Amino acid sequence: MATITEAKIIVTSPGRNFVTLKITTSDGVTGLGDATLNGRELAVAHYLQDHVAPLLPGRDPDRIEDMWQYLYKGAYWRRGPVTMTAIAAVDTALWDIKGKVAGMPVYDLLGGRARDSAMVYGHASGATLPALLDDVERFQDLGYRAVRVQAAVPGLSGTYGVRHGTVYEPAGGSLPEEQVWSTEAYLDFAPHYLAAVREKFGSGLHLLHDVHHRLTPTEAAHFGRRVEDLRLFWMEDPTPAEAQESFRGIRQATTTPIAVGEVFNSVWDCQQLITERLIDYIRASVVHAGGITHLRRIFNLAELYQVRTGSHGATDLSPVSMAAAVHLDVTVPNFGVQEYMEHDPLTHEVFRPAYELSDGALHPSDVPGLGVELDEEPAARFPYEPKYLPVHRRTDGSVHDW
Ligand code: KDG
Ligand code: MG
Repeated sequence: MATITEAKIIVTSPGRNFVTLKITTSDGVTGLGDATLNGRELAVAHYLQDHVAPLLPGRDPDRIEDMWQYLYKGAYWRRGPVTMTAIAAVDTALWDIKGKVAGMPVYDLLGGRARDSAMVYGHASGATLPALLDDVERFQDLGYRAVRVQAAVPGLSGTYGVRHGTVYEPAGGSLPEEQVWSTEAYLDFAPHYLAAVREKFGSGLHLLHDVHHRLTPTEAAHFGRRVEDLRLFWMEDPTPAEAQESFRGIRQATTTPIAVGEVFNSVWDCQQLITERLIDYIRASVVHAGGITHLRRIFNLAELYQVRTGSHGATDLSPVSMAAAVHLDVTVPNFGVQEYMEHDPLTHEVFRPAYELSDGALHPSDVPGLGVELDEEPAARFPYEPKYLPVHRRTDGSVHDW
């Protein structure tokens, strides 16, 4: 029996910070798992280094489910983004190893493809409406069939979710930037630019919009109603989801589809949302929701309630995460869409994924395992730099919800 011989944590910042776990077995097979938690990267790196890596040598890499249970239940302290991201890294690396040993792509280990590829959505944004319309057109010309649409809100000094430059990167300075948010200004403006995009591009393009948890349930219900006729693919994160039952009012008020879950880390964050059908899309991801093993459980539960998948896939999810996501996406019957953002070109000096983007969809590679490599020599040239997501304050100075 092969055993795990080494678990190495690689922290690198090619364009942005990434934490990656590399597990090696006594047969010399290696597997990769993403462990990046935006703005809290070193917490996961230390959790892995101090509390997980020492437990792994000598263990059987084949026993993926047992490893998951051992790390989740065995720690006593369950759930939470740091723990679940660390478990995800181990889990993902073991699926990668299992695929390489079996000579199969991970999607085949998961039961085989239920579709050929995973439709993705791109991120169009603009400081002005004309700039936004141009950006949507650019994505359409690139072959995207689904586009998330965000515009800067007039009167605010900055609007989260609007790209600066060519690569979307929400994490910024070495201390969190503080931005002012006005719900009133947003509610006045957003329906107009969404309508303008629908009018220009017609009904053939899927339009998505991210509210970034900024509304109360009542405001979200109002917003969903106002944009109902635009037939959005989804409105994302309309309100914070700690109180799952708060989605009931939004659901009853509007038929605009609801997506939520990029900050979730376990099935317990969305059990009620799914079983009461309070949402249409679950956005939990491989890296933050306990790896392929746990995310598959969430997706399987969602399937029973006609909730589809729409996993988070911003630039803070490394190409290792994206590879794992695409393998899972093509196997689940209730797949909806996959978020996808191009990484900074520097990222590809370190990570070499074999998935391909064409016709607005990601196609998993058919090489054994996940089909992604990490080159440690360039990784060492990009040391960690503290970078934080911004903090939002209301016009009265108090801290706002995300
Ligand atoms: O790390 C946080 C970002 O990934 C997130 O804010 C981006 O909202 C986001 C999205 O939908 O991709
Ligand atoms: Mg989002």
